[in-house]
Amino acid sequence: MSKKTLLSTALAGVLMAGMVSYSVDTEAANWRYAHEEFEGDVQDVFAQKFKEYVEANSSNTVQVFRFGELGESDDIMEQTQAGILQFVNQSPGFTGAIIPEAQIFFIPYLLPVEDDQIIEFFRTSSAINEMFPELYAEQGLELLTMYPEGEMVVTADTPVRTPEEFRGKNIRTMTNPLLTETYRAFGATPTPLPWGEVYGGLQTNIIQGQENPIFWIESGGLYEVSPNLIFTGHGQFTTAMMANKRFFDGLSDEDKQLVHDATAHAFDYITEYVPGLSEQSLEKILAAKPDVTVTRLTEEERQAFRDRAPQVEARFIEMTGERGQALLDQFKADLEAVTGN
Ligand code: 6CS
Repeated sequence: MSKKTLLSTALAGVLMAGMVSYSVDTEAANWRYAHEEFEGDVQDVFAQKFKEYVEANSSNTVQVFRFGELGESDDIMEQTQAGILQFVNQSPGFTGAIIPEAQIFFIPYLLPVEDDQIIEFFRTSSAINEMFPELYAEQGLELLTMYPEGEMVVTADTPVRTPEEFRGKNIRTMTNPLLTETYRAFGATPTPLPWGEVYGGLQTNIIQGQENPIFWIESGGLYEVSPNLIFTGHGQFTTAMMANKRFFDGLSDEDKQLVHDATAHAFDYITEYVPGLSEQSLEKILAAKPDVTVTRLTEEERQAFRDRAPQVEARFIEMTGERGQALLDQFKADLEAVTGN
């Protein structure tokens, strides 16, 4: 057994030993909720708003675990599927490895990067709000919501304006196969890694770049070791919050409603919190390290990357078949309703 698996198993044992039964509706429960980020980051803000609502409107409590406290992203998902945790926030970047359709978010230039359009899309999309919950349910997960965290920005060891300039660069991706296709199509050498290995990988030049929203580039200090920011306009960082389905199905109607209301409360807060966050974070980065470069691709330069999107879309369909096609069709219809394109 690897050191990491041992640690994860030991943590799971500790948690199970202290587990409060949530099947007794009349008793207050302590719900465990893990996410993938640090204090004050978007997923943490969401989790704290969820907790605040639950605790203000019931006698239940919510215990929030941040990145690293219970392991990596894959560990907290396993613990949720096993029923050790009741709630988890995991991004499709990782969930795509177990739910192939969740990789749809990695088809480049599919989602808008404008804050108002993306929020409207997540609020209204039937692909997101009706089709995805069925896919997550097959993995024992009750999908409660999906939300955007900001435009994806690439950081690299040099500025990049063309697919040719990506050649020879190992670009770290989250661990789903479609994102690998995206960066291959962009001309780079994709390198899937869990989050915990990214800063060190950049520092030691094992990888020469990565992609993430700016707030995360700022909070994780990535600009210190990967100081060239490239706005390609190719995607949005999307995340998802869910519950263990067996736990959720076993809740009273009142507690189910509480969970939905707490989720809506947190979602509404986030839709006000995320717009403008990238700009503020960019200012902080430039103040901390004025020699960081910012490259914004022109429309023409973007087109060279956009031209490579159809091959990624084709791979998505190969990986997901008819179900993926139906999801993609709905996704596009939902997007059209919001963007008019
Ligand atoms: O790149 C990652 O792996 C991480 N990025 C963000 C914005 N949130 C959590 C995730 O693990």
